[in-house]
Amino acid sequence: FFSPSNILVTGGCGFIGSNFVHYVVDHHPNVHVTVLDALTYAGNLKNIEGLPKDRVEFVHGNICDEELLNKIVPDHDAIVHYAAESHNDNSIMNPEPFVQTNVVGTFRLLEAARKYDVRYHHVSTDEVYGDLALDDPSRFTEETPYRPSSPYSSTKASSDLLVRAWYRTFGVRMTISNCSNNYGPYQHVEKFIPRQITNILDGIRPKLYGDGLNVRDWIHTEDHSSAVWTILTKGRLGETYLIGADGERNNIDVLRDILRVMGQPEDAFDKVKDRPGHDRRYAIDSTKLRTELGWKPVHTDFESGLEQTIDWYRNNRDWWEPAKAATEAKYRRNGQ
Ligand code: NAD
Ligand code: TDX
Repeated sequence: FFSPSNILVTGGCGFIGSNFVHYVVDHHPNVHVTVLDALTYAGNLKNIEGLPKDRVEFVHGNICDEELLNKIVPDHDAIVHYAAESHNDNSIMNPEPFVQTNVVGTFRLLEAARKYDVRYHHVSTDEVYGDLALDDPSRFTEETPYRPSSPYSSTKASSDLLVRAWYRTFGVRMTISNCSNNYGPYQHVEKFIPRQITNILDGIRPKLYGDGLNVRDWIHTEDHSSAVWTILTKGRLGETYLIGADGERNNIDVLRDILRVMGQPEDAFDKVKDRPGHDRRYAIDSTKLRTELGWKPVHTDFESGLEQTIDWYRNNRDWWEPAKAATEAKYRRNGQ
């Protein structure tokens, strides 16, 4: 059992990283968090605003900055690495920052973890396994071969492989988690669920890619946080754990749920150009995490999690509005 007292959270001003920082502050009163974040378009200081100053320190900087890492990493007993370029559509429009942040950035963190002998947890995605057919009864497990499809998922897969090599060759004390699609508060309006909620709030018709039958395996971001904490503190070194909450749903059903909860007709959306290389289905088997480490999700009712998320966007227009117009302009230029 590993009991960290001073952790470095990269990407702690993004969607999932900031939810993790809130989770640690709320559930682990003896842990101090340093957030390292470059505040790209996806990072927002408001996501960690109001957290106690003696518990959470913010460092503005880039994970590719070796000198900075040499300064801040040695004071910590664990790195939890969330920072990434995270959006598939962006990776299709311009892959370069994905290679830089996701591959080179991970390399830099691993070198720092090695140099200062710091425990390292790597946050990754189910997309490294490629996709499944709609009629395939199987789900991804820790043994599924890597077969990423997009520039985003291929850079995440590359980073996972670096982490495994740094364990085997240099003995860096690591674990990896591959999680399914997250939803919840603080998610950027470029992503599917927040995009459609904020479209409706702005009087814009929601936009569905292709035939809308693509399946994602949804998990509430708080459940992702509890899983990462469990793996960080109880996981076996060198191991990979898949995180999922049995939340498979196709996009059209999710969109109809959003429309219904928001009082719109079920067909009040536009079908737009499909994503090139669009993965058909993701599905996670999280048996290893559940049986070995005893983790289980709390938010098992997707409808109520979605309703809470819709309320959050209704009540936090000031948070999302500044990013909305530019995000939609970018999609429009792309025919989406
Ligand atoms: P996000 O885009 O909302 O946030 C990314 C954060 O990283 C931002 O705060 C950004 O400023 C920061 N960042 C980007 N480049 C940086 C750099 N070079 N140096 C320092 N900080 C930098 O992403 P997210 O959706 O919260 O995803 C977080 C992590 O979880 C990623 O590693 C992603 O691959 C993984 N993940 C996401 C999902 C999902 O559903 N969103 C699912 C599984 C795994
Ligand atoms: O406007 C849209 N319309 C639409 O139909 C958008 C933005 C998306 N979609 C579809 C594409 C996907 O099938 O909805 C699904 C979800 O799309 P995204 O929110 O872009 O997520 P996805 O591509 O599945 O990737 C997400 O989950 C895995 C995260 O962005 C990744 O960071 C994570 O690794």
